[in-house]
Amino acid sequence: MVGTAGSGKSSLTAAYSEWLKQNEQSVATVNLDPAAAVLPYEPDIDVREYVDYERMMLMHSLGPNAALIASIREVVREVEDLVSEINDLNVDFVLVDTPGQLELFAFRKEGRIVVKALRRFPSVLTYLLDPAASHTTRLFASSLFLATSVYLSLNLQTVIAISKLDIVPRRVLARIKRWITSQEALEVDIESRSQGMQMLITRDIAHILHDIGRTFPVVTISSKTMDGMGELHGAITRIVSEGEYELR
Ligand SMILES: Nc1nc2c(ncn2[C@@H]2O[C@H](COP(=O)(O)OP(=O)(O)O)[C@@H](O)[C@H]2O)c(=O)[nH]1
Ligand SMILES: [Mg+2]
Repeated sequence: MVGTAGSGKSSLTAAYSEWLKQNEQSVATVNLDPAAAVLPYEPDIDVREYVDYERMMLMHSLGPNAALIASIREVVREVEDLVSEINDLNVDFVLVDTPGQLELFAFRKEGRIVVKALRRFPSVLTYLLDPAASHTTRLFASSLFLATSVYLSLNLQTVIAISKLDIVPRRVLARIKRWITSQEALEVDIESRSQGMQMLITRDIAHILHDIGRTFPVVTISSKTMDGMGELHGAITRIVSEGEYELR
């Protein structure tokens, strides 16, 4: 689970693992966030047992982000233990919840090392797209671009999950879905809703975005109501069963 802070990664880890259990699948959860204060699930594997974030901050007089980077670096030193712990769980699905601050994981060497180690198992990245940050053409373009950047950095087959479906106004959701399915609709909206350089840039990247939209399956989910869990599961298992995760 990857996405910007507050996009719903931890909530989805909790909800999806519940859904899997209800559907008689064996599942385990991994918390990779050293700074998580409370989690909406009981992780089977927890990096907080490998590293003490608060202590890191106090001992080395670090700010919260520097302490997080240092903590993830510590975790990387133990990555082989982490992988063997996962292996020993012997379950069908392992849900990995990543740190709140996306960039500290997705755009740093440490994150890539963890991902590389996890890739020994068939792996799929679920990118959580916060609808609150995607409801205008420009924000939508910017969000998809961020998802693509994460894909380029971590090199994992990606499913885009638009989160918090239960609190997204219907018309906003309909608009986002229209942009995903029709390049023309997206371009028309871009041209009518923005102007100048913003319009030109958004329109240019809309061409690329449309191809990206076709590359990544898009599902809409709610961790509150469990809506879309079946679709998310379908998209993930399709990638695994088609062996697409092996694409490098
Ligand atoms: N209504 C609603 N709220 C959600 C949903 N998923 C997450 N949230 C809320 O969004 C906030 C951030 O969620 P969290 O899972 O901690 O995000 P994370 O930082 O990506 O792990 C919390 O207040 C959650 O209760 C959802 O599907 N529906
Ligand atoms: Mg979280």
